[in-house]
Amino acid sequence: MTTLFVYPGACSFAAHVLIHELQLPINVEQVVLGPDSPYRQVNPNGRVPALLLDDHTLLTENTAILPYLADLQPGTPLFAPAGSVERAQIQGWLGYVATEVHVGAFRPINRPERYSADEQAFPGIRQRALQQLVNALKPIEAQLAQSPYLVGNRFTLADIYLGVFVGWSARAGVLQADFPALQDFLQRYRARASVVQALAAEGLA
Ligand SMILES: N[C@@H](CCC(=O)N[C@@H](CS)C(=O)NCC(=O)O)C(=O)O
Repeated sequence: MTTLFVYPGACSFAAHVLIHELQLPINVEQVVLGPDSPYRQVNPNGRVPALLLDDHTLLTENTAILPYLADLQPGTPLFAPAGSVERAQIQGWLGYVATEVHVGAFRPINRPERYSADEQAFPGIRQRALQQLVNALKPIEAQLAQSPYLVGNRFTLADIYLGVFVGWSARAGVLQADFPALQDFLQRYRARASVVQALAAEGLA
């Protein structure tokens, strides 16, 4: 059976939510992260999410796994047909969130040791990265001020993925007065049945 590997509350949460949205028959397995984790035998770079297919092919990267899972249910309103502008827009937001928000901002906030060997530099790295986060969220706020969802006036893969990082942003304390549309988005995201189910399954309810 196909297995999705996740860590509670990590960026793998998006794929977990999608499995509940589409009610896909996929096993979800929680792993321990770290250099000595046995999970490295499944995914040598030790990161989640990873999707192990029936034929033992391993898919990695949210930007590949989310579209792959959505395409298991052709015609789902969570994605859009191949060749359509909406599909490209959804993929555009997946790329933006993966690069500008996750790796561009949260990676240095959460892992400053990957940017300097000098521990004294960590507060400064985090400080600059929080500003990067605010900058990266501004175009998203502008989009959500016009429409409840990122693309096509409906909830899509782009929103599923964004929701993870809006939750992280709230915890990082950057969603105050400047981001009312993102706050509203987060409330609606957390109210979705799929999100409630995935949170409970990850022990985060
Ligand atoms: N570009 C990857 C990033 C995956 C990633 O960094 N996952 C984090 C959790 S949010 C992880 O597994 N971290 C463990 C580590 O870096 O050792 C993706 O979008 O799938």
